[in-house]
Amino acid sequence: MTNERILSIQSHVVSGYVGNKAAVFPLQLLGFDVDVVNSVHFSNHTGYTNGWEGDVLKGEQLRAILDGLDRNGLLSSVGHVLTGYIGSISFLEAVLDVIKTIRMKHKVRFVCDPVLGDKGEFYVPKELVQVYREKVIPIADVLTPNQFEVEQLTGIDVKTLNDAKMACQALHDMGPSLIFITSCEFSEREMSILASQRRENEIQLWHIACPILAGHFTGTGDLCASLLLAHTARDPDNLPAAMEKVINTMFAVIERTSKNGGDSVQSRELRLVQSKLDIENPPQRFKAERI
Ligand code: PLP
Ligand code: PXL
Repeated sequence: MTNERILSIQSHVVSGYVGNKAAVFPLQLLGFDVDVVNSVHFSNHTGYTNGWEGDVLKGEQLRAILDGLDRNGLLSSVGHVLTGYIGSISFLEAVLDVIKTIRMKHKVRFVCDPVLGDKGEFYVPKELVQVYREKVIPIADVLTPNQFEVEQLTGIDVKTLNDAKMACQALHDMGPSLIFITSCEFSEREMSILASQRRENEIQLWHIACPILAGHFTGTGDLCASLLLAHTARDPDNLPAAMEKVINTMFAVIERTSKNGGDSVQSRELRLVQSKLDIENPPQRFKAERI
């Protein structure tokens, strides 16, 4: 099939499951060919107590890869670009060149996870906020921020469902037609996931509430964005159905990981391979409601 391949520009870790290691396996299981650019090549994710080793791809090196693909006609079947954690302005600008180069030839859907940080803490330089606002979000089709990222990108304090609704509107006004807020905590007991779609100037908003699973997991945002890309590509006219598949797979993977036990960083690596069946056939537990 033409224009179906996914170009995924994300981190690679030798051990564990974040970035491309969390995204590529599910995309392949769901039937997509994935062209993989590793934006970093690290031993492990950056949350380990004894640090990490490895290399970071430079913007110029990404442009060289792009040029090689382009010269061989290998961009012509790329229909989706997926990006996640990006640690510098220069690399983010090279990513923008990738999208622009492909769009000079044909349409491509850009699914952007605007990774800034979580729970009040930045894990990229703060200067990236402005670049995302001014240059990246205006050309993205799908945006997958968490609650903290929504607040940083819109300047709106998100404390209630109504605040989240206003923030989705503000993000739609910046460009993307689909906003998927991957996790919002309005109470201690429950978390909310929101999907907001603009179609012919009408906005439809869908909500799923699910229990908060104890523990801190890494790579969940990366997995979530890849599942959203896959399910919305397969079923573009049924957002609640796609959203339910994403969240029910997410919940199953996180539940399996938390049951694995242990509180070392390694024991909290996503049990992705063990969740193959839940990726291929998402359970039907949580339902999306229109709000
Ligand atoms: N927990 C559950 C149950 C989820 O469904 C999701 C994302 O959809 C997350 C956590 C992801 O949260 P974050 O994006 O903050 O990693
Ligand atoms: O999941 C986000 C992520 C991506 N890439 C690298 C990381 C992390 C989270 O820790 O360390 C290298």
